[in-house]
Amino acid sequence: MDYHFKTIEKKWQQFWASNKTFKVSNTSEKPKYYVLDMFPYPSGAGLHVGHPLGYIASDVFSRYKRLKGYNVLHPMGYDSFGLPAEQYAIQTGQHPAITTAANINRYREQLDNIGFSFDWSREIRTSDPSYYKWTQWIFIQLFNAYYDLTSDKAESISKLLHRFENEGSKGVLAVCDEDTLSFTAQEWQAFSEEEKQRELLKYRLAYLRESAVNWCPALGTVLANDEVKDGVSERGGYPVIQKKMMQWSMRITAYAERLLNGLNTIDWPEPLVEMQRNWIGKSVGASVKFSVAHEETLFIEVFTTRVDTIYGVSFLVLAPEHELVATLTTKEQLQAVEAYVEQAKKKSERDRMADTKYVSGVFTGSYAIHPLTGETVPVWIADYVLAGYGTGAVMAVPSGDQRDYVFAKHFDLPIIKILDTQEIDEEADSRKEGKYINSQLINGLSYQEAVQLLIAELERTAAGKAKINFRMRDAIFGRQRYWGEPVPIYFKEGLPNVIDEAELPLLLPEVDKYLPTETGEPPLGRAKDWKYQDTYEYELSTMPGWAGSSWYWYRYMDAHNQQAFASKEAVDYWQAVDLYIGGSEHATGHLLYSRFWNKFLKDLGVVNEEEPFKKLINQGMIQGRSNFVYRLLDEEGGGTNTFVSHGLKNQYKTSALHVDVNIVQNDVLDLDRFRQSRAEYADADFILEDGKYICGYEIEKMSKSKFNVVNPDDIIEQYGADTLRMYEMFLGPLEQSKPWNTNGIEGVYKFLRKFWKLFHDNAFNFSVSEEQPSKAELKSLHKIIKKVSEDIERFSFNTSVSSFMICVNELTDLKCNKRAILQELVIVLSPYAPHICEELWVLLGNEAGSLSFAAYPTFNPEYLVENEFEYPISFNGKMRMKLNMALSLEPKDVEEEVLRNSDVQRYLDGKSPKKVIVVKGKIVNVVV
Ligand code: ANZ
Repeated sequence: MDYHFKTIEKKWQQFWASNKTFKVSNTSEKPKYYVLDMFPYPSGAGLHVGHPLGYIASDVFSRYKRLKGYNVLHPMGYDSFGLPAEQYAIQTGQHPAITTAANINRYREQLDNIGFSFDWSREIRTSDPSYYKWTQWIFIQLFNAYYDLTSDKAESISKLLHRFENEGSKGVLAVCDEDTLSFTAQEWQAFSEEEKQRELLKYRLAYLRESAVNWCPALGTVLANDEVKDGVSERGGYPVIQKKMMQWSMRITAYAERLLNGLNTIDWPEPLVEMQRNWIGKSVGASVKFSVAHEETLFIEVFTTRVDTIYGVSFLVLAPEHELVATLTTKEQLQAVEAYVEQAKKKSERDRMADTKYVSGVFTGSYAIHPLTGETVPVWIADYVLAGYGTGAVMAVPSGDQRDYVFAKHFDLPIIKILDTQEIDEEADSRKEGKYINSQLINGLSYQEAVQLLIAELERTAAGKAKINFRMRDAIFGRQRYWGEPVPIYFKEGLPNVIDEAELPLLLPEVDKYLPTETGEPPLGRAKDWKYQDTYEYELSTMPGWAGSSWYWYRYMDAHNQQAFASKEAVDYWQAVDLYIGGSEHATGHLLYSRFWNKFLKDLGVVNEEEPFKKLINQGMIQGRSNFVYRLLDEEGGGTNTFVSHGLKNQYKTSALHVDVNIVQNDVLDLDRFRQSRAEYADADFILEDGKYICGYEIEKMSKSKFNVVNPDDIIEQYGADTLRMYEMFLGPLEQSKPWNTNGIEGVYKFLRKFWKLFHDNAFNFSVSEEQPSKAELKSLHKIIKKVSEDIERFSFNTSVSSFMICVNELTDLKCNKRAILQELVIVLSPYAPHICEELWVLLGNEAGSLSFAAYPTFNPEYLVENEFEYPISFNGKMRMKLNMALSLEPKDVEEEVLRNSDVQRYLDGKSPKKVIVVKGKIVNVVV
């Protein structure tokens, strides 16, 4: 039989599905291995060839691990809550659940066509009530917890309550809001229930707090920072303003230090680790209080990482949102300040940080007192100071900080010259000479000494203290949207309460429209008779996109459990994800939130590992390779219906147009299909070169608008899934971004046919021999056994593909059809091209379906030992010929053999050589 990939692939896909070949058990004698893909959001557009790149790599790896004797968990599911389905619902009235289900079906079909070894019995969908029940359950646990700094972990809020009741707030070390109260046990007991609850809210890990958010009135929702670009929403381009709102938040900052430390224990790409480090942004410094002149009780607290420059402070700067702005603004300055503050509201935090050239600011009219020198310094307002960072106020040191310098120059503020202690540190000599003049107090000290002494001095006068600051903010958790998990909260007398766990899931209610209500409430405000115990208002915001994906890898461990998010046995068995493959766009979102929830679940005692993803690989993006046609322009520059081939386009006046890459092959345009593609092209003319229309090309993002989207289904239709799989791996290193270029796909297809041919005679009858393999055949086989396992273990999938090609060429040249060789080769190739290998495996007489659990062949180094070497023979340094000699020969014997050789004698032409230099196993040089 010829290689009929269509029949073969369908057959095996059905076999795997109906036999549940890849269903994996939570108990096994074998060691476990967990391979996870970042699960997709099922969008309406379906998969293009870029999407499965990571899935193919992880599938090759999973299949390889099975062959290596592991019990492999390799699941797949859908991140199925999200904005696109909701926006589609807004436009069409279609329920997002319906769109989502349709999209999932389409994804599943496409995934099935590629022959993945997923355990589909564990499929999850985050929008499924049986799934989000547990997302809500985790939320409840977060609400019922606080972060205790003494035990350095999350603890039950009832423990805190107990402490307050018995000892008051004294000695409680917790991560909490800034405005917590100090009270004794008696005072606590005297608090009303409402006061108690309000106080506890300041400690909970899931809490409600007023915070400034990016509010998009047109979309009626809060947007994350990365959803806002240049002051408008990324989707739709609607204006976004800063607005204070009561919002559900997650106290992720409690885990800042652990999130940072954990980065040292995981095997992730360094750029990603660095991004997380920067995002967490630990700064070691001090907070310093400057009291306000003539207002003894008021002070401005600043955060600085350079307390050593404190003698260079010549003014203070507040963020426009700083709470003291109103108090400190004098009558004369009122108008200017109000105008400035209004202006600043329009800029997003990101823009404010990015804007380094444009200087703006306004004087409050007030002064503050330097805590060490007692001098007065003016207090200004400027938007380069961010409200959400540190204390929202800075001590400005123009001689130490560039932005302060630019600001001082612009507004003509004093600049006090100080010597940078860090410079001094580096220049030990100048320090010895006492050039370091900063103040009497720290004169001559090193940077470290100066910092220590200054902090001691500030502490002594209660004007400051050492402080560690994190750039990371608590994560806003509420979204004013419909298509997300309802937050399991109801309100009683204005206070939030969690619903009873036994009543989970709290189902997403039906609404008439997916828009905010007329009074500006989120869409859930439209739900009729939706009240807890028919009485209390539910929380109307839903959870953000990242909620469901922050724990999903645990659900796969025990996807159908009704009693728990996963059983203890399942969690104990699978522990953590051993290999996680996905895109780098999740560097600080999903991958940070997941680590946070994982640490919290560990604190709860329900999971074992501090880090969820041991090893992580970011697959690169597959870019589109766009094709262009060149339309001939007339005198006026208008488009004609004539198209000029790429090589001739410079001889004419033309304009380039994208053309659908699916009607172009190897850059040659299919003229008929082009004419059929649009009515206006029906009678297009072409100016050809060599009888062909050659298209131009460019590498761009793969996108519908660029007509360069390639659907894996089309490739599979034409070449089969095994070719697609191997070709995607062949394109280049997994981590690298690379263009989709089908020009080489024929080569891969031909390779698979050649491989198939090894098992067949010229009439395409299956024919393998039982003969003993030759040395050369064994060498070829063992080379590939070694190479492929080394490649896969270091995730270098592309290099294996070319080695397979070499191996099959060698075996073809050797006319090898021996079972002893081919059967092993089938196993080695099967992770890449599983369908063809399953078929051949059975033709070889093995049991159907057993290939996936066969043993990866053992590499025998003996077959690779070379016992002969082809010595290059040089005369006076010039290589003239090569001679095969036993490697065991000693230099003296090599020399003899060389000199005996007739070709060498001819070269010597009767002369006797002055010297023969032999480097064993390398080279021979004859000096004449
Ligand atoms: C005085 C000083 C002198 C500073 C000097 C720097 C250099 P990182 O490392 O990012 O934590 N700062 C503090 N809060 C700020 C805010 N809300 N918005 C903008 N800038 C703020 O940087 C901390 C430094 O950034 C602090 O140290 C402060 O300026 C500024 F030669 O204080 B520094």
